[in-house]
Amino acid sequence: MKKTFTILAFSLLPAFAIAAVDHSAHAMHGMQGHEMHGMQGHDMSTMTQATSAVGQPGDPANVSRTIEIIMDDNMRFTPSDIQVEAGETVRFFIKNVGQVPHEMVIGSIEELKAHAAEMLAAPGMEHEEPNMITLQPGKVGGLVWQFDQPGKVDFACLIPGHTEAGMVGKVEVI
Ligand SMILES: [Cu+2]
Repeated sequence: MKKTFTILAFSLLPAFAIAAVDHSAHAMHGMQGHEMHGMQGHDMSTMTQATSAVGQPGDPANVSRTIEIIMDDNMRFTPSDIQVEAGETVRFFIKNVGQVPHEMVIGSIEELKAHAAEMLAAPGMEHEEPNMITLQPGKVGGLVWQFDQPGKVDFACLIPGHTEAGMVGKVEVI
């Protein structure tokens, strides 16, 4: 039983590597997290030991406050500078007031740039991950995120050209 499980966990690893480890600030953290994920099942909320520099998808039940963010065609997030406390779970309530799609992706600036490069290589790539939300013009949406460690977490719109035009922001975790 245990052996089968180990093989299963490893066979899933490449998929995780594409889906999530690319978005981990530290590859080692990502690996540890996903091994634990495999061992412990699918309930992310129990993974108290697997803290990450950028945090993790939050449990809506733990949201301590909602932060509204506007995305616009000037390629700006408003506000673009946010402060949260370590351990805090925040609901971002995001509105796209522009005429073109925008998105908010949470991560380290290094992984965000890598992700932006992927999107340039595959225009129109459809992707949906727990650390991001894509909004069509006029749409609103929510993103629940738990910030684990003190430090800086970045976010950006990775639609080709938008990051480069300055559509970035940061969360200071204190
Ligand atoms: Cu954008």
